Amino acid sequence: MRSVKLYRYTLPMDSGVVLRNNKLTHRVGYVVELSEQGRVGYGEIAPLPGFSPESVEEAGALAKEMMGDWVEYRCFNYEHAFASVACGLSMAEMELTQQLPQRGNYNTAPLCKGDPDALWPILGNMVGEKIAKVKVGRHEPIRDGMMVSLLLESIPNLKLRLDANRAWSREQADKFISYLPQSMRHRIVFIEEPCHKPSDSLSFSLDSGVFIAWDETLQDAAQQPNFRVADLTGGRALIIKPMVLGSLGYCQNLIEQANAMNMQVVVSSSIESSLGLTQLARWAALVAPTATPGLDTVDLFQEQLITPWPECSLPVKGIEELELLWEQIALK
Ligand code: OSB
Ligand code: MG
Repeated sequence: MRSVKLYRYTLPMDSGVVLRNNKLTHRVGYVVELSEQGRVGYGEIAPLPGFSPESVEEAGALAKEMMGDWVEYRCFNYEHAFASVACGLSMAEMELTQQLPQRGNYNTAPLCKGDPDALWPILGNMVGEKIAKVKVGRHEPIRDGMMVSLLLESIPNLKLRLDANRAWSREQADKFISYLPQSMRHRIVFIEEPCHKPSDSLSFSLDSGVFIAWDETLQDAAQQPNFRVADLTGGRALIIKPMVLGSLGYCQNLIEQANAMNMQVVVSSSIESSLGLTQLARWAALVAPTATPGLDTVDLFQEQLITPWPECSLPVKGIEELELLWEQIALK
């Protein structure tokens, strides 16, 4: 016998979380619960304001409709579903059918604001390569260039992933890179989306010798039917954010295409709660076992949800504290 439940959550964010110029004070989303024959699977559906085209209300309405089909023994059809709904329902389905490993890859690249002293103890706890992620493009290119070169100078075995979120003109990207001597540039694993225009990012990469990764460009392109990873040229890595890309099956297919093209993949957060983040860490262990994921975002919250992130000391909100919006049990 099947049954389904849909909960809504609201979690307070740490002060100062800004997404595409909007302050994010609370994260709102859903927890879905699929049950069958004594087994349970959970998933999180959380459209990201400024990134997801669907609203929280639209996502909730579609989730209800799709879960109503599933509980009557029809299959989920993710093809035309909002990415957040496809992501959350496919996660719950994988957990229910025990395809999601229990052990996750929590060895994530720490987000760093530029202070080497804050980074030392965190890197000491990392297994394998010491890779951190730094946001650039929010200040003058000169200031970013000096910050990054200081980090690389202070920590000799450090490698960096940089993320400019398309903030730079081609000239600003050139200005930034001019502060990094050639001998340092190979320690930048990649810069995510350096320029406003993807074509400028590409020419910047060719001219500077620094690799780039596609995040926003992948999100835009993946909306098109029949999109192939091979359509995106010149990137060293793909940033895989299931909450804004779609079902885990679709994302796994993107990863397989990337592997075949020798591109790296980084399973990354769309600022899910600790429930969604720990599930992404478990999924990453399955589909990208040798890659360092980008999931260091639990500290952007003031509270965790249901499943705590390892060694995170924030308080945990239990499922019994959530608002149960809707539930249904199979008729037969
Ligand atoms: O800019 O890549 C981004 C999270 C939400 C929205 C946008 C971004 C992010 C992250 C996730 O940076 C963390 C990571 O990739 O390490
Ligand atoms: Mg990014």
